[in-house]
Amino acid sequence: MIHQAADMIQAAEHVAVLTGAGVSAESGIPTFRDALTGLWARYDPAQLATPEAFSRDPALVTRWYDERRLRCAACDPNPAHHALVTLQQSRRLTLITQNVDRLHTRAGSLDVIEIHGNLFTWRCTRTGTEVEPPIEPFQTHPPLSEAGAPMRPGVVWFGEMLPARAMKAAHAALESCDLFMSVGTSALVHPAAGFVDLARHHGAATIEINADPTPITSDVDLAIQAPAGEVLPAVTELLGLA
Ligand code: BV8
Repeated sequence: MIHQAADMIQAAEHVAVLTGAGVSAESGIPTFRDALTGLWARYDPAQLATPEAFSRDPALVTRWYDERRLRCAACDPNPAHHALVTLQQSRRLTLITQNVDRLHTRAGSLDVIEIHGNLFTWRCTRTGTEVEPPIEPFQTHPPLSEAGAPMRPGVVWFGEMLPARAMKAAHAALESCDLFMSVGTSALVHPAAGFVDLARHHGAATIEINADPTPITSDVDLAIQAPAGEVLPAVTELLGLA
């Protein structure tokens, strides 16, 4: 399986990779489905990650995001992130991520397409001005902007459109790649969950690396059910890049 993946990557001119929370799991960041531990156990993340939740209770929602951003800042990229940097240094590779933890960028991946935004950029709800506040707990929840208005996290909530620039870049990659890899995602959240179909429609071969089966497992050319932090470094080793 790993040899097959290495051969497919070796043969590809342009690899497009879509990552999800499973790639950051081995950095100690809970995946989205199990993001709720302790205090947050009684909330469904999809109930907190919406504009309605923010307007209903901006203090609760921004406290959740403040905790997540501080926790992510305290985590480090894992071998899966580093293997993707190595692959990108050796061939044409476009990295599209659903993750909001910025670990790909911190690991050294270039031009990461953050289709769901990130936890570190915050936006004034009155002026739209974006800032990257210091990595320390906010004094107030919601935090206030220079203009004195509540700030919201720079993530894409359920029910919100994905950033046009990111989607344009992602579609360009999906239409031109000849290999698409879905890594560490449950393939449940749209429109990202449909990227594999788009890539295949344009003739790409497809690989899934995920700990568990997903709705796309039966559609891909090669499905490897194992941790990304083991598979990706093994692939870079087979390619003589490690
Ligand atoms: C939109 C930021 C227009 C916030 C997130 C079409 C059909 C059905 C529904 C829809 C549709 N189009 C739109 C929708 C509605 C909705 C949606 O998809 N709902 C789903 C739940 C049914 N989509 C939207 O609202 C999107 N907007 O399309 O706008 C529109 C709007 C309304 C109606 C129509 C059109 C916006 C979606 C973006 C939401 N924001 N994040 C925040 O983080 O708080 S998504 C959020 O969930 C995460 O960012 C992440 O992307 C996603 C969770 O997915 P995963 O990353 O896959 O994480 P998950 O935990 O699910 O899975 C982890 C996987 O890793 C598991 O499979 C596990 O087995 C594996 N794993 C674990 N460890 C490892 C591992 N794999 C490998 N190695 C390991 N070590």
